[in-house]
Amino acid sequence: MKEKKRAFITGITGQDGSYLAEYLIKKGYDVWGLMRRTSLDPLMRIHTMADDRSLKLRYGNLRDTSSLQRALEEAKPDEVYNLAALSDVGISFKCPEETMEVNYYGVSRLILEAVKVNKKVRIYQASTSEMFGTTKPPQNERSIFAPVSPYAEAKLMAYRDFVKGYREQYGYFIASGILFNHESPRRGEHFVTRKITVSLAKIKLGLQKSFSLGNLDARRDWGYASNYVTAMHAMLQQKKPDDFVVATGISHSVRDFVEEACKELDIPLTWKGKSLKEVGVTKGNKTIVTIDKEFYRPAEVRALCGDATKARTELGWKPKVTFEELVRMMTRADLEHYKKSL
Ligand code: F7E
Repeated sequence: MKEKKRAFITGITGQDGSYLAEYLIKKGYDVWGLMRRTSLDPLMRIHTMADDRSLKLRYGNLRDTSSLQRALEEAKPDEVYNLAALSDVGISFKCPEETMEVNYYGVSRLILEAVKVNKKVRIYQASTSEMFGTTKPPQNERSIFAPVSPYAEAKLMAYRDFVKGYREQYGYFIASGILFNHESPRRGEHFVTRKITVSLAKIKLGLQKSFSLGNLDARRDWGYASNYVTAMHAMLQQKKPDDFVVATGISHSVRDFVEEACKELDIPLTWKGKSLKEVGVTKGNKTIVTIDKEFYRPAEVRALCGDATKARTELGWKPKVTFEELVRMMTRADLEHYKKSL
């Protein structure tokens, strides 16, 4: 009988980790997931899989070499997916050292321990569209990197030093996905899309009166996370390691996202005022959206829109969910969730 393939996923408890684990288990993999100890329920997104015998969870941390060593020696993976990171761009301005420690040095620790266990291991590194920073859209694999946050700087350094660097110096199989924003009902609530869908669902149900946002005019290329993890897997099945942009090719503003979610929830919305005084108003002149300086970033990436032609032609990957479908899926999930608390 053919042996089952073994995958090792860091960041298994996050949005992408949970979707990827489900996808790989369906494909017949044994999956080892590395998770950090936190005070919150770490199994929130993976509780339906927690009893699956193909999934093995181990405590560990990209800042702790011995924990990586132990977990990797046990897993002996054919494929490693590095999805663990300090992923909140706003927070990275406040914690630049921690960001560098995890998003830069952590990548090297993981790669070096993984190749000790299996020299032929195939490694996926989660790179990010934030690395393009101020470069004008559309952005693809040949675009110039111009990061503006500690998060993006650390990811770009990891890409240059450990993805391209180790690939060229030592011939390791390390692929990287330059993923544009990808969302789902499992998205963390501090990211703007989920913050909007949770807040509006609560407003619709009378559980909340209003909420505050930062820059309404930032534009992002938002896709569906469950669809994006399939590209990660496809990258590790290629003959040679390479880098791929994964995106929908369509961008929308934060304002568009609010309007689409309001449409979905049947909340009439009009905008009044300008810049920090702008507000979103509904029936009865009730203010439901305000602007708060706190949610502006010290430096902003104004517009991202990816060109995923290479992923389409070489991986056979394509975006499967439209912006409108994504907003609908997320608002409906939050509405159903909060209805239960009534
Ligand atoms: O912000 C603006 C904010 O925090 C999107 C991460 O997964 O995708 C994500 O990074 C935009 C920004 O995601 C609020 O200024 C306005 O322009 O949802 P976000 P992000 O920074 O694009 C990339 C690809 C990653 O790799 C990252 O790890 O929305 N914005 N008002 C706001 N953002 C937040 N969070 N909260 C607000 O109230």
